[in-house]
Amino acid sequence: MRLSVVLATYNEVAAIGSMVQQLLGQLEAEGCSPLEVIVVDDDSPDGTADVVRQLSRHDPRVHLLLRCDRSGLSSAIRDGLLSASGELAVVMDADGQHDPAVIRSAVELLEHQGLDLVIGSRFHPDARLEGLSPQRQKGSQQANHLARCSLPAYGHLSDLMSGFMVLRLSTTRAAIRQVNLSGFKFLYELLSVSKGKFKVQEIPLNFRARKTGRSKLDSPVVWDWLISLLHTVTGRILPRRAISFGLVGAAGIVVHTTTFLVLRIVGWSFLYSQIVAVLLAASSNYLINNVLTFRLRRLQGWALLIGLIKFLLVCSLGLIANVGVSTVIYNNIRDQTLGIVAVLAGIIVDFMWKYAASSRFVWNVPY
Ligand SMILES: Nc1nc2c(ncn2[C@@H]2O[C@H](COP(=O)(O)OP(=O)(O)OP(=O)(O)O)[C@@H](O)[C@H]2O)c(=O)[nH]1
Ligand SMILES: [Mg+2]
Repeated sequence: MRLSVVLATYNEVAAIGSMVQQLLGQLEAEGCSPLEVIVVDDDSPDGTADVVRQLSRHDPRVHLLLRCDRSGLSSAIRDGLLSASGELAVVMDADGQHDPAVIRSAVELLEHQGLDLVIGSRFHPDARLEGLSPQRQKGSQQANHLARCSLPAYGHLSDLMSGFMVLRLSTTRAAIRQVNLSGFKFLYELLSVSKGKFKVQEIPLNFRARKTGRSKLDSPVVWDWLISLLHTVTGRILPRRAISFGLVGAAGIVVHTTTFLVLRIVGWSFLYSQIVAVLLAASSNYLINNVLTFRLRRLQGWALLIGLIKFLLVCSLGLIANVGVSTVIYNNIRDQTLGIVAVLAGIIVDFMWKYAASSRFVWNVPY
């Protein structure tokens, strides 16, 4: 079967050249030379794309897919897979951590067993993990445990977070199209949208240490995965960004009440304590949303300040809507002990307004 290889890159200038050459050499020696190697680069400032362009001049199997904004790893894998012309596709990291020696056995397993997907697992009993610190092993295993609980149909898998996989494109393409995620966990999201329908098995992965460049795994990536998890367990109904926005809003309640209590303790009046607490909570919500929820549209410099003013404006209108809606409902319910229903309705309207309006007017993204 014809094989495509998809490598996503961001600032991998030192690794990508030898990675592609080693990969092609290994596969040729094993008699399964790929049809193409598609490198999806998010306009890395270090010149990764130039190295790939250079390679493609000498080897027509090497293709560069350059994206102008940093849209993230998962969408890079998705775009690479949707551009692939092979029947099978291998996805692996471009920093040399995934050993190309396992590709052949993964492809054979997929073909012989008629599978849709083979995962290179870091937690298979025969896997070698020199590239994963004990701390990251522990974190990844805990994440895998939660992932298995959220996707019981794939409860037999040991690594739903792996970056190495071989896919049969004819049966997985429709699900790949639905992966709408910037973060790292493409595989988890793919399994989640597949609704338990894929035939999947694992092979042990040799996960080597990163030799050059820097890791791109940071706290926003971990946050992104937590949102994926909540998105899955809540039936994928709410937009992922709305879940993130809601969690940040909930954290804002803690900031609000703590500030209010501290100011009251040091002797401030109720009104001033409340005004400062509201402003501080709204500003911290804005800044956290800027780095987590709207990371890809992150505002900086003057735009950050202008965004804050717009956000505070949006919040104040939300507050007016909140009080208005809850008052109208309260005045129209017969049983006034159900006042809490009116309060909740006000909060929901307030949240929906804040989410929709700030997406559109502050960060300029559709909601
Ligand atoms: N196109 C694209 N590729 C990315 C992006 N972030 C990471 N990558 C690539 O995705 C792969 C995995 O990223 P790594 O930073 O190696 O993540 P990791 O392997 O979990 O972390 P380390 O073990 O520290 O290397 C690498 O090939 C990166 O170059 C991104 O925003 N866009
Ligand atoms: Mg890596």
